[in-house]
Amino acid sequence: MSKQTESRMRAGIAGVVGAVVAFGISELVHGLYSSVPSILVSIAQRIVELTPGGLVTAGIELLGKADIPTLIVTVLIGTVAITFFLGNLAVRHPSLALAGVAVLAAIALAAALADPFVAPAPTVITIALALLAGAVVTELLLRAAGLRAAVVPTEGPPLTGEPGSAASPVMRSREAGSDSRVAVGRGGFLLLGGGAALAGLAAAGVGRLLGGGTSESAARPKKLNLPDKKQPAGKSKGKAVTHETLPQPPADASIDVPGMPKLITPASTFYLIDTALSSPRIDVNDWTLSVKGAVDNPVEFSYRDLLGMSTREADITLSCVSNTVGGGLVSNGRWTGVLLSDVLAEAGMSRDKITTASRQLVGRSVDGFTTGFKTDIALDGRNALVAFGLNGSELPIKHGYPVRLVIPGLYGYVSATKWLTEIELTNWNFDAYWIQRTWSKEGPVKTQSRIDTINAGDNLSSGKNPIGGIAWAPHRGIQKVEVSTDGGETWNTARLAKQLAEDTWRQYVYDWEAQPGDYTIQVRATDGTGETQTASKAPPHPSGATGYHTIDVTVG
Ligand SMILES: Nc1nc2c(c(=O)[nH]1)N[C@H]1C(S)=C(S)[C@@H](COP(=O)(O)O)O[C@H]1N2
Ligand SMILES: [Mo]
Repeated sequence: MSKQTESRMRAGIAGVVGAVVAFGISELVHGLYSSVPSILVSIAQRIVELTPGGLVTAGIELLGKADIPTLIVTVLIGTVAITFFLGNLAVRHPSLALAGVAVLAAIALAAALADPFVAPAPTVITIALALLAGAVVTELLLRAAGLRAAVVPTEGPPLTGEPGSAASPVMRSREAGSDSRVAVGRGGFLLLGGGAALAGLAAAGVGRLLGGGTSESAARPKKLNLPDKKQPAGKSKGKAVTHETLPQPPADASIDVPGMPKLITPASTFYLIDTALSSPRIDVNDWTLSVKGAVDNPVEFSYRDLLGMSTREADITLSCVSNTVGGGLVSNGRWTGVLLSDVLAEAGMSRDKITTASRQLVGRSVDGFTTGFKTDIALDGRNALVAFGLNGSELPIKHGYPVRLVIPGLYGYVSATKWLTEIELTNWNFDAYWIQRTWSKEGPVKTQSRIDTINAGDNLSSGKNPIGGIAWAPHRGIQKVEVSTDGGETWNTARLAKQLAEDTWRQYVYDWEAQPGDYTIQVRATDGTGETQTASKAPPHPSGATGYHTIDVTVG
């Protein structure tokens, strides 16, 4: 390596080590004090929000969730490149390098302060201290590397000469970089730099560990406890409230075949889709739900207000518009909540009062995410819920704790706002989060069916091979499911389990007596209105995938 290259490497490494120290400090503080966000995650989150819809959509479609590792790695690589450059800039133009650090500070601040629930003052102080520490470490390393002999402006002679004159510290630093005044050898520099970097990484590690103690997976949702309905409090004071619960699903609502999905999806395996890199953590004591916009009587609910109202349980299948035919972005939950129509009634809103100004119901999350759908759907009698329970427990943090919307018959992206904090009635012009990103405005769930008990490519033995799975068409219900084993030439009516509710999926099975050969198996469902799902293939974008789930198998 030439002297010059080596100097460049060292200057760059000095810059990068400074960044490691800065990140380490900020992660440590984040671990100790969760109201100071992780700067890394905040920056990655802002990238998700600012990236054009198509790109993020592709990522979420592919991975089911905003792709955290890729984003974090991107931010890290970007940081390494920038600070490598800044380290070199610092050798010749210390003030420009400091300006660069100031720009990084501004980016970090803007990203962090946009997070919900940040404590602004501690966050500002943390970022300032972290970057200061990073800059100091870089400066010390530059000096150790001999790249900075007496070039710090305060130590140098007064800046009297014209730029570039021999008296200029900038010139002298250039010489310092190319002469042989190396303060410590290669080993020494690596030791110092490596030590500082290790200290930074250790700080980050400790921060992660501390933060991990309260991680979402560690926090088991508690059993849902509703207040005593005999003593209604809050908004329900003096009213009769009821807590309607559902009986265990009847035995004939399930078909017992290996590979059949559970009738009600456990919370731990419920599909997950959102744009949040880390779920908002909400303290119910600080949380409110406000109902505003084009309503007679804007109103605010506390968590206790809501739980004190009349509640009900409802079985509702939730699905994602990004689900591909045969895919897994669909689950069936037993939700507990308050009817959205009851919440709207408190705000003076009812079906007969819907006008152009209140045609759309917008659900807004604490993280800024929005959904929007026709207000009429909230008031047409279906079990549209302001939900706070899933399968008898509080909502898991990642599924929207404390409160979310669940609307039968609509894809999640237009309706199922997690971490709900605001309901706004407005006109149809407002475009919610995914509508702004080119997905279709209304999101009725398309009739779909899936083969679960047999997989593509299976080698089956001849004889009895039950072909079973689920079909769903919330809020229309499933009337019929048919299975073909000859690529759609002929269809066999499948046996259906009892329909739990029109809003849920329905299990089916066709008891196939298989002869040796190659088969193309397909399934199709007919909804409660008598309409059979379309065979024509469409991708998820912009309004949900269509086509028949098709798999090829061999019977030996
Ligand atoms: N706050 C918030 N709510 C959200 C989303 C989101 O990104 N942020 N994603 C929506 C989408 S696209 C779907 S399909 C459902 C998924 O809900 P789940 O993760 O509980 O299965 O949540 C909806 N609610
Ligand atoms: Mo979705």
